[in-house]
Amino acid sequence: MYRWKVSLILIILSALLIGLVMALPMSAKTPASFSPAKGKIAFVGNKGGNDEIFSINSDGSGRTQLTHDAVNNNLPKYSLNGDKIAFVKNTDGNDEIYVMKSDGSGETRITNNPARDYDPVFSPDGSKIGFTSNRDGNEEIYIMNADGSGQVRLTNTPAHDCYPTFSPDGSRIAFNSNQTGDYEIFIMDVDGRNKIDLTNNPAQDTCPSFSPDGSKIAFVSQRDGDPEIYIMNADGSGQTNLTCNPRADSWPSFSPDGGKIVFQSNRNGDFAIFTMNVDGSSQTRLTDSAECSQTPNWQPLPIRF
Ligand SMILES: [Ca+2]
Ligand SMILES: [Ca+2]
Ligand SMILES: [Ca+2]
Ligand SMILES: [Ca+2]
Repeated sequence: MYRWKVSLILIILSALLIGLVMALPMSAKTPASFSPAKGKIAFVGNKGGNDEIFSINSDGSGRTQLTHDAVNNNLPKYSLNGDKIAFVKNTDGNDEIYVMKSDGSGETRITNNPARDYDPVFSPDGSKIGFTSNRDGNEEIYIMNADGSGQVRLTNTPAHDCYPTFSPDGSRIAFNSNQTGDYEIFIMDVDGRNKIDLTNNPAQDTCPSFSPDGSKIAFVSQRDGDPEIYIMNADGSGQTNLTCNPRADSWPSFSPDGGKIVFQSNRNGDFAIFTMNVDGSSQTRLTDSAECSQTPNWQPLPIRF
């Protein structure tokens, strides 16, 4: 009886040991330190008298200059898998849309039009770029293939329609428009139909940014007298002030896991890059407030679990 018990215990221990050994290679494949809140933050800083695009890690370390030329480079926006950055370069005396790899290499010109072409944003699948152009005499939202072909106008109003951003499922575009007299966040289908005013407030409401799951939109509103970062549900309900600071807080962009928002603020001097939790807590400055750092965009990362 005793020997039978010892044998059973040995068999169980062996099975456990084999299971542990088999599990080890699986564990080794899982990046234990990977956090979906990470991903770099691209922004614009002034270097040598003109605007250049930089990136930093999400804790503010690792500052890297990505563009290097004598003209202004602005408005960086990462592709959804984080490998490319669309941006604006002031070439030939007007703004054009460019794309580069996220390390700054492989710069490619996408638009070639004497009007202003700006506010580029990749569609979630990377096949399209939405942008703003004033080529018909005032600002409208356009969409094109990512190589610049097939440019189509989506809005057609006498007002300023600008700052497009895609919903994460690619079906809709949120944007700024002052067609009601002051700026509101509108949303429309990707073909320009079914336009809805989400904010409907007499103050200026601008800069929409979807959360990665599409359930929330961060935006900027001046309804308390100065620019603040707000968050709302994607249907416009539950509009909530997150920053509550007397200086200018603007340009929100969500972290890859949706837990944080990066933004710009001049609360400590010149514009600097800040992050906060999505409930407005832990507002933290990442860049030097004596330098002008603006228009941050958080690099999305594929979730690798
Ligand atoms: Ca142009
Ligand atoms: Ca217009
Ligand atoms: Ca408004
Ligand atoms: Ca403020």
